[in-house]
Amino acid sequence: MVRTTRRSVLEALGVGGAAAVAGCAANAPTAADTERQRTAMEQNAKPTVDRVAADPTDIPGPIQRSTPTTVDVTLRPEEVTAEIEDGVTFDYMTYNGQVPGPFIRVRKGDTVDLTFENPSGNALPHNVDFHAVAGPGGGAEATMTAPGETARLRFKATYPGAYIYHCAVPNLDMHISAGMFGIILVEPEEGMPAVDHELYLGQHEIYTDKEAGESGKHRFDMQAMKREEPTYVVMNGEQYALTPDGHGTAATVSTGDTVRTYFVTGGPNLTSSFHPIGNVWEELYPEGSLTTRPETHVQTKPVAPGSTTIATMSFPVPGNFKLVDHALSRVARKGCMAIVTAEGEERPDIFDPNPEQ
Ligand SMILES: [Cu+2]
Repeated sequence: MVRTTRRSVLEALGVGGAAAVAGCAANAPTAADTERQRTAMEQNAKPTVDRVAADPTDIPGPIQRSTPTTVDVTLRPEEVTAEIEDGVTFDYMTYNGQVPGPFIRVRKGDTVDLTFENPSGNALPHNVDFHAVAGPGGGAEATMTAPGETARLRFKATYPGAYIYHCAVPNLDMHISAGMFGIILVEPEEGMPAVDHELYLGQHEIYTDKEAGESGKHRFDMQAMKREEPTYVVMNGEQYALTPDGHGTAATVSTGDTVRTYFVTGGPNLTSSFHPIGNVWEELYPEGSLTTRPETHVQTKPVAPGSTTIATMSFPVPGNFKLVDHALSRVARKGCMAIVTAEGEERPDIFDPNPEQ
């Protein structure tokens, strides 16, 4: 890593120096900065991809180790064009081409050896701030890279929990709303309780210059973002991505199975009221805290931007169960829903839609 060179390139892009990292109020981005970034993104040739929605089942398996190790992680901020819904394209910023970014799983006491590769074809600088990092900026300054540069960061996961990571450049709200957030799970030393299935969902808002559903290219709209009036509110990056109208349901499970969902609100602005329709969160770790006793039988859980929850449910009867933000206009009009399908025997003693008179 050649820090001097990297910094000089970043300065040429107008984002150099320690003050360039988010959190320094004196360095708030101007509207002109944001417009420059939007234009640079739009004018840069970038790949068009079929899908940015993360596979909700793509989660590393539970950790079996009883001793710490070093875990190598590579994050690549990839700028791509993809559809929010059929016929509606948008310039996304992602980690490794998916929203939310890769699910990173380590154990308390592990060392994470991170390689952060900003591809040379990108238009913009990016970085990553992990809430699991005990250190300045969560690693944001250490990973601040211009296109073509690679940074390294090594950190010890000193406390357990499910934590967000996100881009933290000066225009961080723009970058997060374009898709730059994910989860790092730090398992406690004793591991996680066993479940039958694990799922990974991330909610965030997309602010565009058109109405939801209007076909064509949607441009990022900074004024809409300032007003916190998103065009789309989505799970895993796209409208209804994890439903039959998108890429298929999040999972098909058997009745009686336990399903643990790791849920992150990227935001950048809206709190999710996370709710399973026709069910309840039987066990829920608020804010992703694994050193807090879980709550039980929770109907709707606020999950603030920059936070997570770990929520487990089971399925006494078969059917489609919708996971939503209970701010329901986001579900009905802005695309926010995932579906889990449970298959198995009907249980009319529990749920009988056609009772005999
Ligand atoms: Cu970024």
